[in-house]
Amino acid sequence: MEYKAQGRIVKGIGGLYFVSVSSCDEPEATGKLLPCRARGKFRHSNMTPLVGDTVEVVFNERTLTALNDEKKDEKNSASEIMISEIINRKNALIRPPLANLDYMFISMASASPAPILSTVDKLISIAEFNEIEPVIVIGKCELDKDISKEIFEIYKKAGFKVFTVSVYEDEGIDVLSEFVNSNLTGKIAAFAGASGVGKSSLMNKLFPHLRLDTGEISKKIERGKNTTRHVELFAHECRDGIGYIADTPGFSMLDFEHFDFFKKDDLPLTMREFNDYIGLCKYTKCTHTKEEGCAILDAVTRGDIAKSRHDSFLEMYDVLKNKPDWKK
Ligand SMILES: Nc1nc2c(ncn2[C@@H]2O[C@H](COP(=O)(O)OP(=O)(O)O)[C@@H](O)[C@H]2O)c(=O)[nH]1
Ligand SMILES: [Mg+2]
Ligand SMILES: [Zn+2]
Repeated sequence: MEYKAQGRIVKGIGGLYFVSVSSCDEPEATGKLLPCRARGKFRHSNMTPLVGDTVEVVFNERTLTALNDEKKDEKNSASEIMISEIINRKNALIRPPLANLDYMFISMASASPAPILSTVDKLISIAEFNEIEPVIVIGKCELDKDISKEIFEIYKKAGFKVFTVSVYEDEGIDVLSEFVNSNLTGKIAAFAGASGVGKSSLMNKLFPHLRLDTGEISKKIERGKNTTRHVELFAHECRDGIGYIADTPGFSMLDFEHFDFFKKDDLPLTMREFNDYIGLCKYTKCTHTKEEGCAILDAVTRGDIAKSRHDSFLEMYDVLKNKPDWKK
């Protein structure tokens, strides 16, 4: 008798995938964490399973018995459970290697380190291009209230959800927590942003069972492990069910910064507040960089589009225009 189950890959180590089973024709397997291997066919296609993938796995009666036998080790069971299908992958990031990311909490600090909006905007464009919803988090807000407010306004006006928080002063955490609990059910979220902005501290506050290393200790660990490319999903109990948080010890989330996966023509589409103006420029081939009669430049002059956002656009455009036109 062959059984089929569906679930999410939450962890992968050396060719071994751990699948959290959400449904199975054998009730005993539902809710279990199954150690699996990938079918040979994935090695021959260019689509190998990734953490975050929803997959179908197949196994037999003998495997089921073995799984219930505590003494049998994971490797032996895994050789009998096979990932047979990858289901509806929506997106895939290379660094960190992660599929189906839904939300990217793009984090900065109001000070210490000083916010670099071009980095934030790059992360936003990468997220938008991959159909990941960017959520903006301004952390350490107690350090500079004025800057916090200024940045809040920039991103609010651009059409993003923005949260201003301080872990030290316990400010805004409940509001962000509420957002997480009502939006993350069935979804995968990750925190991105420069090293030292307070991502791990904030995640520990929102998800106390995580216990991530913070500050100097985490810097040392990052340096030591930065070749491991390890990602793991942690289940978080939301209002209507579980959601997943990606944890990536071993490298900084700043690796999302590699953004040269899309072409310069795609760039304006990753700036959501440009959308209202695209098509209204004087020239149909307007690059929105310096042309007269550019509807986007006019909006920047009027203050309807933040200058910092357009500056970031110019910076990215400059890099992308020198890249050959290949896709991903
Ligand atoms: N002033 C202030 N410092 C904070 C706050 N949250 C975290 N930190 C400190 O910022 C440093 C970096 O935090 P960490 O969470 O490791 O940042 P990560 O590198 O983004 O994960 C640590 O020394 C934290 O104690 C905050 O709300 N206010
Ligand atoms: Mg950290
Ligand atoms: Zn234009």
